[in-house]
Order: sequence, then C-alpha cells, then structure tokens
Amino acid sequence: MSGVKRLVTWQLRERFAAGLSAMYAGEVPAYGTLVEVSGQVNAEYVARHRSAERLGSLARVTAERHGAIRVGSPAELAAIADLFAAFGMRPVGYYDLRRARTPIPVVSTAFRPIDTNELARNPFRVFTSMLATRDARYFDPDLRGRVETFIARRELFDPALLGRARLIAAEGACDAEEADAFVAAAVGAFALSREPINKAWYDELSRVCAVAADIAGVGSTHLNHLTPRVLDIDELYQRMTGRGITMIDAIQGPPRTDGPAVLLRQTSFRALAESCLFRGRDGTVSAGSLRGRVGEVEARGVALTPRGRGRYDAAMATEEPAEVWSDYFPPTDTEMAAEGLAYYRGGDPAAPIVYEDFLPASAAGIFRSNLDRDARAADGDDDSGYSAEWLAGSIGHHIHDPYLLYEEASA
Ligand code: OOG
Ligand code: NI
Repeated sequence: MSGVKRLVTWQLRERFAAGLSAMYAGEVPAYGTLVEVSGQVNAEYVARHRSAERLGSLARVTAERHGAIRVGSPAELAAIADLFAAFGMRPVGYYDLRRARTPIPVVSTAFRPIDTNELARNPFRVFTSMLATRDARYFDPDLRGRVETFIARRELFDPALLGRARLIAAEGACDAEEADAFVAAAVGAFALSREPINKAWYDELSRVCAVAADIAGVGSTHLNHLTPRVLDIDELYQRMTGRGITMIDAIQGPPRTDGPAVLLRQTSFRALAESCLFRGRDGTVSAGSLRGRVGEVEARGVALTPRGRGRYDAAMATEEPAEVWSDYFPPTDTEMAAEGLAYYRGGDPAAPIVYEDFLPASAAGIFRSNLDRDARAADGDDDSGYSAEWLAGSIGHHIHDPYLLYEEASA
C-alpha cells in the first residue's frame, strides 16, 4: 500500500462543480448575483422555518448546482458519458423535447449521482441535450449530412482527458496531485470558445432553430447555464425582479401550494449578450455578439411515484393548476405517503426523498425562454427512431430509470 493521497469520486465531483461555477461566474456576471441572492434567501428561510432542511441540509442546498450542456451527436454524448463517469455522474432518464407543447429539436438525459450517499455528499447534475439531426422534420437530408459532417470533424475533448477519465472511473479515485490538472482540464472543456464563428453557417442553422446554431454552429460545447437551488423560489423571483433583472413571466412546474412541495419549480432570465467574433464569406473577421445563455434557479420538492406523477400531469393539464391542486394532492406528507403518491425513506413521512431529476415541459420552457422564435419544422411523421433504448445503445451506457432509483432509496 503506497502512501499516495487519493481523492475519491465525490471529492472530484465537488471540485468539478466548484470549478465550473468559478468559470461561469467569470463568463456571466449575472450568475454571481443569482448565487448571492439565492444564498441570502436560503439562510433567511432556514432561520425562519423549523423543518427547512427536510429536503437537504443548508450546506447541500447552498452548494447544489445543475448545469446544462448541449452536444451534436451520439459520439459526443458517449464522450460526455465517459468523462462524467469519472465524477460518478450517470445518465438518468430520457427526455424527448420534440414532444413538448413548443417542440425543441433535441433529446436529452441528465447525468447525476445515483446513490443516496453520493447525492448527499454532492448532488451535481448536468442536463445534457443532443441535437436531433435524424429528425427529418427539422433537418432535410442535405442539411443533416452537412451538420453531421461538421460535428464528426470537431473534437470536444482531448483524447488524453477522456483516457484519464476512463481510468479514474474504473478506479473510483485519482491521485491527489493529479486531481487539480484533471479537474481543470474537464472544466476548461466547457468554456465558451473565442474562436471566430462562420457567420453563414451559423445563420443557416439559426433559421432552423437557435438551438441548432448554438450546438452545431460552433466548434466546441459550453455551459448554457448553471443553476443554484433555493428554498423559496417565489421570494427569489421577487428579489431578482427588485434588482432590475427581468425574469420570465412564470415559474415553471408545480404552483406554490400550502402542502408538501413536489418535484421541481424553476425560473430563469436571459443573460446579456456576449461578444464574439464572426468570420464572413470573404474570410474577414468582425466583432459581433450572441445572446445564448440564461440564468436559471430552481426549488426542489419530494419525488413523486408514478401514481403521484399521473396526478401531477392531470393537475397541470387544467386551466389553473393552483386552483384545483387540492383536488389532486392531499395537504400533508402523511397522506401523501399513505396514498402512495410520493417517495419517503422507509415510508416515513418525516423523511421525504428529494426529486433529483427534471421535467420535460419545464425544460422545454427554459429552452424556449431564450429563443426569439420557435423551431421551424416541416410536416410529416417522426421516423427518427429516437428512444431511451436507442440512446443507451448508441452511447454504450445504461440509462437509469429514475423511478427504480427512487424505489431503491425508499426501501
Ligand atoms: C436545457 C434546458 C433544460 C432545465 O433545468 O430544465 C434545463 C438547455 O437549455 O440546454 O436546463
Ligand atoms: Ni436547467
């Protein structure tokens, strides 16, 4: 046994999340404001509410983030899966945002820790979307071919970084003296590129959808947002508005209710334009700007069982979910547990299991909050063949079923 100090998976994940946060704060100043206000709201909430930490300790909630990234192909998603495995983040759930009320041409999964102890140590998760180039309603064969060629030629990650990641994932640890360099390289792969952008190509993709241009119009990937968690999202919304930041019209997800908070509530604002360089058809480079990123914040509640989720979807399909909420959900955790609507550790209504995943309708809403117009789609059937099984097969990683993970945690 050597005396070399090792860092284990969750320590690497904690550093990865913190490194991304520091980088993103430098890139998007409003993120700093959001983190500051979230911290104030959380501290005040905990001081005022006796059971404030029932859905996670103040330390966990204050450090908690989710990121959002987008990639262009199954090969790129497979590389992400290999990289994130070094941080103990596994693909969970399949989200088809083409089926949203306002469709977005992507299919997505979320990378996160899957084990209760790992989640408690650091729950960092990344909502990861892949451009749906096989969907002919958005990409005709000519455009699809050109997008796929463009994506196949770029390299999002240094092969040496992926090699290290695979080794670390297999060992579940990394020598402490190597950790800084590894984490820094992983963080750096998600920095916004300063390379000139081919203007004609970017504009052509923008005509399909701004998301297509954001993904396939540039040579690398980047964080779209990094989201802190708050204990009172309504209070946060007020305070951000009070600081002159224009939030989207509504909080996505369940309404505010007096009973147990369920699932996930989110809200966002458009980040300011960021400067970039465009290369014109004649090769000349000129300064421009892009407005691609958002600030997002979220509040998490108890995870719902399939039965509870059925109720949620039914309530949300009504005109005024807040008005009819009590027709669908009882007002206490005890009744929620007794009716089998939500997950509790060992069935104990004092021990709710926090929802660790995402909501497709909200995700589409967050995507959309940043677009000037909706995606342009041709008529026709979806013959792309995308499904959870297809995605798992093409990235070579099992995609976990969130309900099985909640079942396990509640047993
Ligand atoms: C992802 C949007 C979805 C969420 O929290 O629901 C999302 C994106 O904009 O890439 O992040
Ligand atoms: Ni998000």
